[in-house]
Amino acid sequence: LKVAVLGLGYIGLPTAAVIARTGARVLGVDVSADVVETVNSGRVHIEEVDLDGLVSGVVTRGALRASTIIEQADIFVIAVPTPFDADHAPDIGYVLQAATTVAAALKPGDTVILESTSPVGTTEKVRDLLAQLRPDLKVPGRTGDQADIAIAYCPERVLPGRILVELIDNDRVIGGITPRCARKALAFYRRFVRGACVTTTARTAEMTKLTENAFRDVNIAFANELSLVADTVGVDVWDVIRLANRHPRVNILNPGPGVGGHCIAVDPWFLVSAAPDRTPLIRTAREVNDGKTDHVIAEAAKLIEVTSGPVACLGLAFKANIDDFRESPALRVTDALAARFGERIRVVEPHIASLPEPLSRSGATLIDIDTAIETCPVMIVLVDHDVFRSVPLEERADKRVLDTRGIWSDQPSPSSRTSLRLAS
Ligand code: SAJ
Repeated sequence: LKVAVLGLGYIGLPTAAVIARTGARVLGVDVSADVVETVNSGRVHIEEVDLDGLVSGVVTRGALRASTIIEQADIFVIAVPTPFDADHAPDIGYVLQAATTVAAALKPGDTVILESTSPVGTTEKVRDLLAQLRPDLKVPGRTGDQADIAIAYCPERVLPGRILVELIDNDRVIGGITPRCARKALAFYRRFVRGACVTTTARTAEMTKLTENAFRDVNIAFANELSLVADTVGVDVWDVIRLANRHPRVNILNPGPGVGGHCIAVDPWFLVSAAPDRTPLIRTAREVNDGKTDHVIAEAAKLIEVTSGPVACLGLAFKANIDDFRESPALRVTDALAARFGERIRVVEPHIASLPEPLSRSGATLIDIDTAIETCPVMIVLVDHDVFRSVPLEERADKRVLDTRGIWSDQPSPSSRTSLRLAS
């Protein structure tokens, strides 16, 4: 079996490596020559638990190879980004570009699978594009005839930091353009997925993926809104949530500095954009979560104004123990504080060697956690990396702290534990 995976990013590269481990010959296709070269030398350009060892193993065995150029294959897996534009409307340009690339290599009997998070109807658009580019091939779902190729939508659902485990253990939803397409894709996923593989239509699978991430966004928004209420009434929100969650039917998520990553901060907009007049809840959740970031910026600025000396901003990643900064609220907060307070801002982010733009030009500097403990009287916790979580009380007891993640529950007054209450 030969498989081509288009897009060697956070999803495509681990997927390509896992498929290669099953004995298939895998070609990873990426538009970036740097990424292709890195993978071909057995290295990785992203940080993900155990991915480096897996990639180096399958590349050494010759099971995984990367190229900027497509080749013939039996299965084509598209795992490219689907961003949104300034009006929050989804942009499926990369998906259509990848489908155009696939079209050149397609032959009868092949299967095309879209994994990118996509607005409802995208897989049908891919089908229409392939039909247009390859009039010699019968596409599925257009006529009563048997199609030459199969087209399906199978969203990834893996959690960064646990990708290799979840790629195998999670259940998969497989939506075919026709039931026959779904069955062909199912046979492929059964090669490496240990979780249940459930088939449905492409449109249902597309909406299911968006629904999962909107569910999480709405629930995080609830926690973030509670954190504002708790601050207003002077109660510790993490105490409230811990106690409320003792109820057998209550399970509140954690408040934080906002929601980041390329999924949860983006996908709900695809549902809103599909039915703008019918999605006040999903839209408001997005606004609450983005608003929480603005709120943290304002509260941090107040703290910095009433203190002196260097300020340590702990973390830039969008969540704990990863090196991914996409849509990161921690980065947004730090950028805003650095633009205003410049040289007072010290950034601690163990996953990078230099500060990204525009932070690097703001006067802010990158330091390690030991230096932060030694030199910074003010600390703003933005990411719950394990290395921050494990700083013992005696090393921070005398600091002014704004803890947006609730990781230092023993932080004494007058330092504030919540993201919102300020040290008096
Ligand atoms: N967050 C909170 N409070 C919480 C949980 C998360 O503030 O209680 C924040 C995180 O700090 C982060 C953001 O939300 O900034 C998103 O983090 P996450 O861990 O919830 O999710 P992602 O973006 O890493 O991965 C999600 C997952 N989706 C769901 O859990 C429904 C994953 O399974 C998907 O595969 C992934 O999106 C994706 O690719 O769509």
